[in-house]
Amino acid sequence: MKTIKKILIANRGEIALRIMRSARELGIKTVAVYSEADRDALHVRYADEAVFIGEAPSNKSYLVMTNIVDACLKTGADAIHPGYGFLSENAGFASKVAEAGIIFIGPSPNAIDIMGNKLTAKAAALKFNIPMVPGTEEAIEDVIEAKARAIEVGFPILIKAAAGGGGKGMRIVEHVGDFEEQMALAVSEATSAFGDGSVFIERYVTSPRHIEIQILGDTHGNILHLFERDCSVQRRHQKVVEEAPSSILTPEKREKMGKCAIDVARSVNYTGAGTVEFILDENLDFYFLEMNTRLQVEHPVTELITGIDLVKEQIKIAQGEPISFKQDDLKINGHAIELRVYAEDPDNNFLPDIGTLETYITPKGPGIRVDDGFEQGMEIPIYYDPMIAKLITYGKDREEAISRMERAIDEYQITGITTTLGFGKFVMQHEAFKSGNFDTHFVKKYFQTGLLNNDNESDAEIAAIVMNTLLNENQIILPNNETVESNWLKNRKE
Ligand code: MV4
Repeated sequence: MKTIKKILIANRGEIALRIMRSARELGIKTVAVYSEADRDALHVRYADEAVFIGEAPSNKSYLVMTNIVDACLKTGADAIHPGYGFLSENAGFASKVAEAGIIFIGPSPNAIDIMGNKLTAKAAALKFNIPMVPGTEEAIEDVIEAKARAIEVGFPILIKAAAGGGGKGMRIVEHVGDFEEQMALAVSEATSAFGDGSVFIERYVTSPRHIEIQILGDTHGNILHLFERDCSVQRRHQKVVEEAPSSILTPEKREKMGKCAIDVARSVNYTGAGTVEFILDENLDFYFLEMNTRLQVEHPVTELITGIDLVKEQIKIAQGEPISFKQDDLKINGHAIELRVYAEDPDNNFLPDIGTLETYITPKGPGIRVDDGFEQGMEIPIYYDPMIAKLITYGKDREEAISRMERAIDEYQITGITTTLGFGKFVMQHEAFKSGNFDTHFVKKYFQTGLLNNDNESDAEIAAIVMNTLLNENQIILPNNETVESNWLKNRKE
């Protein structure tokens, strides 16, 4: 047991701030690292200390292991929290950190390594009889052999890259006649993307729900699950809306999946926070896909329904404390929904938008949490993820969480940059989403350019820009503030 006094956060943006907030509540000092593009970023201002680590491109800064370890040694931080993305699932980094005598806030390098490859992950999970989609348990090299197996499994099948992530190196094969060609494409895609051409096959589940289970494991052998998140609403493997609990799980299925997720974690003696990913088919049968060995973007929905601060738990586990609660102490309370707000244009094929946040006013009031890393006047750097914020709402039930999300989207004022807020409103108002009857094809199935009602938005945008200029520059004292404001609100709602 070693008490952590100072944590270096090897990340940026909203997640760096999120981690620092929990560290501060625990009385732990924080060290930020920053690139050239992030000199004025909020995570730098929030931290007790900040260290410059390189140029704007992440391979010159946030991905340079030695710079980060050096920053840690220089500032005397005892531990590194990697956040998500960047070096968070890099087993080599976790090892380097440990070799430097620094605590890595996360699982062991071995657990990261095994779960970082879908085939070794499946092999580990197989010891516990975890349901998996029928297919091959090993990498397939011989095309003839692979094709024979595909025929046994039955079409459509899915060819997946063992080293893959985010849908890269995945090919659906509808007919046996296309198999050779698709396999060659999958191997070459995997080789160029991951430097590892190993692929395997699975039966393709055509309309899956994506459900993941949050896990916590400590260094004393305790592993608990914190229920599920439903992440089925996604667009090209980028999650858009996540919620907890899932509207389709029964208490029995939830318990079964929770037990399986704990077993998957146990198969690698998992420590820290992790997520076990499953898909559910049309019969609601579930299959293990992979495990993510990091804190996830969508962790807040789990925090809101369980009352557990996952970052605090990660820190306590990293300093050797046993988890302070038992599985039976955990209960689902209410419902939480997260909308990822991206700097992207839904009317232009979700093309990333760049620019300055001319107006940036976040929604407030009951049941709202906004995890962001920007303030009005800031620019969204082009070098990193285009996510501006995570808008999370909580309610006593799913209906209340949805109506709060709709209100929060209406209150959120962003000008200067096109965002996916209007698209989020579209999802919330859609019958399929409201009824809970949707799968991973929701966006492809229901959304097309032109469906968003932008007229009002542009009115609101103009009104907000005018208001903002007047108020900011203090040139004019509005004679009747109330009238102006109510007209402006009216414009937005009509
Ligand atoms: C699948 C699948 C259907 N059948 N595996 C996509 C990313 C990776 N985590 C696994 N993925 C899928 N694996 C079988 N056998 C469908 C997907 C999939 C998907 C899964 C979860 C969330 C969104 C998705 C979007 C498209 C495809």
